[in-house]
Amino acid sequence: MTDLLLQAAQVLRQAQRIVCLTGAGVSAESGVATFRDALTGLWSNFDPEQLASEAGFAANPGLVWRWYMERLQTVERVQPNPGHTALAQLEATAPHFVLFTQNVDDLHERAGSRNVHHLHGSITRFCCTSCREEHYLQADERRQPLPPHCLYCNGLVRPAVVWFGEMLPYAILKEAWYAVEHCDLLLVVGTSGVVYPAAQLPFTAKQYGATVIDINPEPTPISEMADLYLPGRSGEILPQVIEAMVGGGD
Ligand code: BV8
Ligand code: ZN
Repeated sequence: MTDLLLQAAQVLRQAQRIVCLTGAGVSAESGVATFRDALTGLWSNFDPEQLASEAGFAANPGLVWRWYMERLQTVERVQPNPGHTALAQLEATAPHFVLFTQNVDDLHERAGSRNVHHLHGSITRFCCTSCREEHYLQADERRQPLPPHCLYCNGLVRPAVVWFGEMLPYAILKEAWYAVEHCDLLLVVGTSGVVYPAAQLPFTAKQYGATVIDINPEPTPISEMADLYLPGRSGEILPQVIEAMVGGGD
């Protein structure tokens, strides 16, 4: 086992208050395309920021609806990978652990993580664009070319995700700021760190004295400032780190 993995295991074993921030990379090995890669095939000529926006939805609700129905079907068909499972094990062993994800899938929950907060919402939930009432998606609505209408006000139904240009859920963002300002370790997994305000969290953690560990096959602005940068895929690295941490492996 590499020295880096052992160092990370050591730091995790000693940490009292662990915060974990994940991005699309943690779901990549499950077969959920990262945002950057999501637009391959028939979506390749679209800009994600255009599709994942209020303006994009208003301009072409059918196109955006079909994109989300396709992504929802993928999420439901795939399984959590060993990286998700390792984070659930870490939560079970750490004295204090909270996970903030930028992902809209439910793979952390399906892997057994309990204290999970979605900074960018969830693709498995729907609400009305007008009255914000929750909408329970019906089977036949998945196959429709256009989004359904709200049962209360007839407004257009949309996925309960945070689009570009939209505020993140205030209560969750407030909890994330508090968590990174009071943790002694921030574990960052699978994020390019380009989307704000989530990308600011690791820098705030560092500013408040936390140790930052970053796991990503590619270096990012976060890996550059991290105390420990573990280059590689989270589905491979996380299980090894957790095993070394729990097993006390040397
Ligand atoms: C806000 C939900 C403002 C939707 C997402 C102009 C106009 C408006 C806003 C802006 C603007 N310019 C800048 C902004 C701010 C904007 C922003 O930051 N833009 C960026 C692009 C510059 N932010 C916002 O708009 C936010 N809101 O600012 O509101 C405001 C202020 C006041 C009042 C009103 C409004 C909202 C941001 C949330 C957007 N929604 N998702 C959906 O999913 O459909 S963001 C979406 O993209 C994902 O959630 C993810 O977080 C993000 C990035 O996607 P990816 O690149 O795929 O994922 P990630 O970054 O996590 O990168 C993947 C990483 O995994 C890579 O590093 C890769 O190396 C790594 N990897 C790959 N394989 C593996 C791996 N790692 C480990 N293991 C592996 N196997
Ligand atoms: Zn409504």
